[in-house]
Amino acid sequence: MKKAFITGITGQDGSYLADLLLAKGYEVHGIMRRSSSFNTDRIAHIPLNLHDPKSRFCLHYGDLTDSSALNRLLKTIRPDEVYNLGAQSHVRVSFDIPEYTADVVGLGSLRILDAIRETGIKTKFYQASSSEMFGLAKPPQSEVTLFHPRSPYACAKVFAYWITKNYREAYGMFAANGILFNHESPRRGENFVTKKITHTVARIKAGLEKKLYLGNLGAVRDWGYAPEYVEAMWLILQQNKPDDFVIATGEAHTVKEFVEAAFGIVGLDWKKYVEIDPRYYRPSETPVLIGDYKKAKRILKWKPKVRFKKLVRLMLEYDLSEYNLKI
Ligand code: NAP
Ligand code: F7E
Repeated sequence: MKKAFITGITGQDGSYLADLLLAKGYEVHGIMRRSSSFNTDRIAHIPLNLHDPKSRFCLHYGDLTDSSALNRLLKTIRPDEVYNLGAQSHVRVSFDIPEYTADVVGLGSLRILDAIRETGIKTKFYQASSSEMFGLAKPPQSEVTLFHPRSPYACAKVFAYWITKNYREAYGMFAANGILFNHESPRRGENFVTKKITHTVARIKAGLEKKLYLGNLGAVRDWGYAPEYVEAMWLILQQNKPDDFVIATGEAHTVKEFVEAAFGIVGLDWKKYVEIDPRYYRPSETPVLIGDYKKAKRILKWKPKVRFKKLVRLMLEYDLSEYNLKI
């Protein structure tokens, strides 16, 4: 039985990856942060080994800022695959807490890589790299596009990307980057734009909210479906040699188009509800992200299935169901 170790297991991607790996027969270990309120909603449906000895799912306290805990866990668990998904992943927030973001996102990746080197365990390493690293670069962006990061988050991800490549080159480690474009789902955090829109549209429809406050409606994003993207992460680690891959849909839409689609599905005129609040603008924005995923298609045989319209619909359907409403 293969063993996987996941940082960020309580997040959107970590939770879908845990579902996927458990379905494939893996023993799955994840680290969670201590918090004063529960932060395990997205994985609450998976029985814990602690309570059910038949379960292959184990949670441990840990943090990407704590090297000694990472070293100890890797030494005792000795996983076959490590997925580093933990991050302060909100771009706008990274301008408010840049040092912490750099510590978790940048140095956190180095801490895990070095723990692998230090403990000498034979494992494959996946780094959750981001399309945000491209920033101002002209689209479509691929594995050979030069980075021009536009936020503390993106700068930290560039460091993590290169330190992953460096440990591959310097120590012969199987260390790979997945450069994932935006991917969404019903489990998306509520302060990312897609979930904020579908969640608020559902609340407006339920009569619980009057307005939706947004920032830059002109930003262009390539939005995919998270469960398909975690499948790509797994495929990246199943290759014979470590490599870096762009994962995207190649289809682009503005935030405004997402808003129009979501309000349109429930038969409301978005112009009556949306207000612009400059608080949501970023000091420097990433204007257009459109991914070229040809390499992943050719080598991983991966391609996206859920497209924009279906994505908006499935997210909205889920949020409406929270209020006993249907499309
Ligand atoms: P997410 O929902 O924000 O989840 C982030 C995870 O990281 C959570 O489990 C969080 O724990 C954990 N975390 C935060 N700070 C930590 C720390 N100091 N130590 C250990 N864990 C910590 O993010 P996601 O959307 O699943 O994304 C997964 C990864 O892919 C992230 O690295 C993100 O930057 C990257 N990425 C995401 C996208 C996307 O579109 N979703 C695209 C490209 C790359 P809590 O639950 O306790 O907060
Ligand atoms: O913003 C604009 C905002 O926060 C998308 C993270 O997963 O994907 C994500 O980063 C766009 C931006 O995602 C609001 O200015 C307008 O242009 O949903 P977002 P992001 O910044 O693209 C990348 C690939 C990651 O790696 C990150 O971890 O929408 N926008 N109005 C808004 N954004 C937010 N959050 N809230 C608004 O009110």
